[in-house]
Amino acid sequence: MRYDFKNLYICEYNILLVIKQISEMKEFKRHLVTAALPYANGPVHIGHLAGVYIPADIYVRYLRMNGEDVLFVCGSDEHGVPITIKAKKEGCTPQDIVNRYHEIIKQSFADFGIEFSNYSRTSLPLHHKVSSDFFKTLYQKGEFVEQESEQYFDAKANQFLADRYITGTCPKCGSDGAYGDQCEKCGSSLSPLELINPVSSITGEKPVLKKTKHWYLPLDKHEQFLKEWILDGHTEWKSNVYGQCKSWIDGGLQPRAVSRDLDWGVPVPVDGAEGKVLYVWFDAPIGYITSTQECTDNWEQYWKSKDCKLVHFIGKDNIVFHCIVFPAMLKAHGDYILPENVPANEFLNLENDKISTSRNWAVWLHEYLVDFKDQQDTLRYVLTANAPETKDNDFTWKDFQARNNNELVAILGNFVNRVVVLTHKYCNGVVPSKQNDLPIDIAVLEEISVAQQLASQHIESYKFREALKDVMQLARAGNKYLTETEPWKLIKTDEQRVADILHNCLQITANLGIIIEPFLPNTAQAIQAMFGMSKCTWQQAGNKQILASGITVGEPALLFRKIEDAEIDLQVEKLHKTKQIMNIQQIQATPQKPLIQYDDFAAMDIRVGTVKAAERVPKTDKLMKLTIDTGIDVRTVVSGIAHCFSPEEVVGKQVSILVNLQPRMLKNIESQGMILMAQNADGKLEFVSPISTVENGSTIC
Ligand code: B3M
Ligand code: ZN
Repeated sequence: MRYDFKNLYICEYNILLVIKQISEMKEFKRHLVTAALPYANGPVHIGHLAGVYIPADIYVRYLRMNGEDVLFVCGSDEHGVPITIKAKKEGCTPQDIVNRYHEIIKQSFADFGIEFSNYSRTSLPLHHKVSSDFFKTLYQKGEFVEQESEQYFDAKANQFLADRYITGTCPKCGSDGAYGDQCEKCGSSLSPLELINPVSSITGEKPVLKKTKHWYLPLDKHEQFLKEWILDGHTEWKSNVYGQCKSWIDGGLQPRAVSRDLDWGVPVPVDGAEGKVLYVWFDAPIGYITSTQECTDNWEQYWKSKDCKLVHFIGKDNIVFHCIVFPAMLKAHGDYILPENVPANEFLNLENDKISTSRNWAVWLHEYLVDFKDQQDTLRYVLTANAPETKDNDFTWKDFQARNNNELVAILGNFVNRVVVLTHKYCNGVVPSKQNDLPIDIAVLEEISVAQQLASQHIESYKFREALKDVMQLARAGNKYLTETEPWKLIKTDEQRVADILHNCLQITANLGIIIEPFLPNTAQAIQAMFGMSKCTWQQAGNKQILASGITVGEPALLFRKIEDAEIDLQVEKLHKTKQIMNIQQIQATPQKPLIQYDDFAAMDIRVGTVKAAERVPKTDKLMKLTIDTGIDVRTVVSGIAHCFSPEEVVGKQVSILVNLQPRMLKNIESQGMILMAQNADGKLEFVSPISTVENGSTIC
């Protein structure tokens, strides 16, 4: 009775689902799926995979299995200021930087089974042409507003300064080293004009304001259209995406500059625009069009046909560009379709902290594969099961281990393995024929189509973690069925019943091998291979009779391996260690001071001396009174080092001392010279001392 009731419930639910799907589905002949172009200034990490590339790949694999005509395009985003800064730092060209990372990124995607139809790059001549033509069309249609404004200019370097090239004191929190667009200490967004004491990070000079002309996309002009198209027309978009769009539109849209004074990027293709390039966020989304053109002559059937469904997979920081700016560009151009959906994800954190390339707080894909060889599917699984679909989520190595051991190994792997082993043990390794269905059999077999249909529905509505749960539910049901029916006990008394049970289990296993494919392609391939299946369609699944009796079943092989505590501890340790190393490297040197003459240097008399005595100056945080044997005399120097050293630590040390500095009174003590210290940008101090002991009074020259 229990099972009959469950069946009834499931059947009704299925019918409802199908009706819902049909009513929501629009007819499209083709699909164009894009995944955000990663910046080619670093490798890709788990945050990228979880936020964008795995969901996009699941969606595309599903469409392909459904026999849909689909193009999946991506490529490296190779323009923008951070790339020029990195090049300058490393003393190479921006092209060198992007060449390096383009290859690394492309390889990581291939390694993790992200199967793009094409992976392009924006430094290609084709992309320069495509984005240049796009700009020209808008220009000729009068879609831009030209405007002069005052921007910071470095007279010595003879160039305008991008926001990131200007540093100064933050007007909000007062800390030094804030950038022209943001203060990393307090997180405030800034404009370069707000910085106190701005300095060019190219030359260390004070920049001057100078007039410059730029082209602006008047988003305000498109406000009404965007309102109708998104706020009225796409209420089905994910709430995080819809919400962000609404707040941008409600806040009133402003014109946005689409050009920059920079020498790296796509040159602005109009007269009088020397030294100006397209803003990276203008050319990057056009990269989707370039990537499509690069892979098919039929590209217009995707970009210019109402029969094509365009979907952008992105992270939440890209929402405004994909939902507001790019659609406004496409609309202004006039030839192109608009996205049907933009299923943006939130962010993935790592061990309770924001993933950060510059702080090296990340799990890099190429490094993961060194330690977890051939375990791509494990990471795909964990990142999908824990995907930041509706809110920021946290990746922890402990959770990674738990999901692998308790879900992949204990549920999916265990079920498949038990079924195959028992088939070899009791049925000579072939699918046995079945005679009877008991209620328990009917119920478990019903789970097959439920899983297939629920997963379809969830994938089509971009709920990939739910979809993965649907698939895992089938494996759970299979495990439970095996445990409840206990074929290993029945084998002595009822061989046919064992055959019936294994027949059912094998049908479940083969179905799992298909519906797991969008999520875990390697695992799917391994399961399908056991039954001599390959290139299965999505519709083949959901079938209780997918395997004919008599088919030979391959040898049992373990799909997943247990991950030990020691492996996880190692990863956590590695994470903390590399962060420390990076911290040391990351601290930026302060800019060089203006040049001096040799005589200015020679005028300074610097000697080696030894600290004879030391004591803190009372009622001060930093001052220490030192008695120094300079070789010339024994004298007193007051030095601001007490926050870094104790008196005991410094007594006996050899130090460098500027001896001919005019004496000055500090807290009623006459300081007769100055100790030379090395100081990093964080204020950490170290003595400048000879490597081995020298005589006091030795000159430093
Ligand atoms: N490169 C930003 C990012 O990786 C950017 C995406 C471009 S998509 C056209 O967050
Ligand atoms: Zn600040």
